[in-house]
Amino acid sequence: MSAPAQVFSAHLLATLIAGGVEHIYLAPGSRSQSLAIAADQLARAGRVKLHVRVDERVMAFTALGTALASQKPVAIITTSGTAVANLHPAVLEAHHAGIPLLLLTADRPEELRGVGANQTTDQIGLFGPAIQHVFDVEAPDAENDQAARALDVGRAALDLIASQPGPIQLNLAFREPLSSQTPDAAQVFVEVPAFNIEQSVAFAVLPAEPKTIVVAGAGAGEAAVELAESFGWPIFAEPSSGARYGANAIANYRRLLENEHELTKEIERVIVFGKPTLSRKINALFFNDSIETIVVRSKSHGLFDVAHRAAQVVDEISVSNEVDFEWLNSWRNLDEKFEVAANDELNRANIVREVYAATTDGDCLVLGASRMIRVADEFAPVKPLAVFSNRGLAGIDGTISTATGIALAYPNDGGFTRALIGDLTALHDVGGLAIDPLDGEMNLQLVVVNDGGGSIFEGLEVAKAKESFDRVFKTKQNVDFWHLAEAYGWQYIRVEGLEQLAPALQQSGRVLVEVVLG
Ligand SMILES: Cc1ncc(C[n+]2csc(CCOP(=O)(O)OP(=O)(O)O)c2C)c(N)n1
Ligand SMILES: [Mg+2]
Repeated sequence: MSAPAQVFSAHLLATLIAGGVEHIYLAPGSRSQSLAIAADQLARAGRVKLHVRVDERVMAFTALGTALASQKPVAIITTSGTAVANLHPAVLEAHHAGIPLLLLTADRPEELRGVGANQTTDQIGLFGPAIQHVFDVEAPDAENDQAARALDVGRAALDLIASQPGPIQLNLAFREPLSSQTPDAAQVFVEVPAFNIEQSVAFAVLPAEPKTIVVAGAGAGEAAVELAESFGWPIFAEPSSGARYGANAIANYRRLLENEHELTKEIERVIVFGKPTLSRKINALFFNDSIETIVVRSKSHGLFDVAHRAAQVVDEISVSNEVDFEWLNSWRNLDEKFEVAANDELNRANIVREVYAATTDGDCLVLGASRMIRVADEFAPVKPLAVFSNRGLAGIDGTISTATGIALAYPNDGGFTRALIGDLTALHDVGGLAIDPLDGEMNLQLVVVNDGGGSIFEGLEVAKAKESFDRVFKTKQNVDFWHLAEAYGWQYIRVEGLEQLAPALQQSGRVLVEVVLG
């Protein structure tokens, strides 16, 4: 006889797959067993890709990477209790970056909550405002039609996530028996109507005269480039904006602003796409009373208006009269003048240059938080590449896992996924080095810039706290990356001179490249 739990789980997962879910992540547990069995059946039938992880925090960040790269909802299965709480960091990032995650969290049924039952806590409010909706789903029973219930819950979750991408929790209570051998989820087929969202669009017609720049932060995308190119505006694009390409991109904008060049004082209007977070000088533009800020609503990163002074928040922009290309030309000339020539030293700027040179169409790049993404902002060339970074909350956590999830989703047969990260960022996610052997071969490189701790703090106010600095900010760790790589079955390459970096970046398979900065 089929357990109601199994009927429900088989139909729920079949519904999510029918609605476009291509990847399911799971960590083992007892309360979630019907979901795990159904997921495995579907994976063995080739209807979904299943990835298994032991650590739920690692799993959630890996799923986040997959959802980020594929722009499709990814399902995550956990058992009850602390297992659920381990999803929290990735859920926060997903919330702030608009990444669609469907959390299927198994729970005890109502009668076992609040009475001291094992592995039971309040899972409904666990994620607070970081979750856009929690479905509190009662335990399947023999009285109701579990196939119909599962279809309803699955469709409702898919509709919600399509209308507003972000994390959604399906808290699923299960009563014993927790699973059965039938039904086989691989034999369950359901139909989900295609979802269609009708959104109203706020359209702005702006005067052409004000001297305008476009700022592209995380999540900006090609719309920022299209706007800049249509109206002849320079674009200042962060590395993970998806907009650092094309003839209007000013690669050296960061240096120009830091040098307070005359031209930077002529800016009268800023149009911002996505969520810029990397430069204090860019931030200062939004607080400058002589500059008008127009915000283009982000579909992923929430409202961006740090200075509370956006003149308009719009979806589409047009201009009312002829534009003046002189302005763009002045910026282009200056951009060339501010280019810094490369040399053969092993330093951060050259590491960025080599990594960008090695990365081509079909590859992708993941930039860790902290210093290297800012160095990339300053030195990365203008090049159309798939560049990802967790800028929703800019944590140094989960970066190896995120990169792995991207490698698992990105349609780059034989291409490379390269993550450029700091030493503390790497150590924060050592658990992410443990990869499910059934995930298969991948060209995944972790380029770890080992500069003996958190060197970003050397450029901040705290550097003046000399006595405390090493112990409470820099926090150098003495972990041996070679042994770490060995333990987890990764290749290891040590780079001590710039000439060793380019060949290391061509090594296929899973490779940890430790770049040692003296
Ligand atoms: C989860 C999390 N904890 C703490 C921080 C604060 N933080 C920002 S940068 C940084 C140091 C990172 O060091 P490393 O990865 O070695 O990069 P580096 O700046 O040295 O290149 C820390 C601890 C954070 N962003 N996220
Ligand atoms: Mg470091």
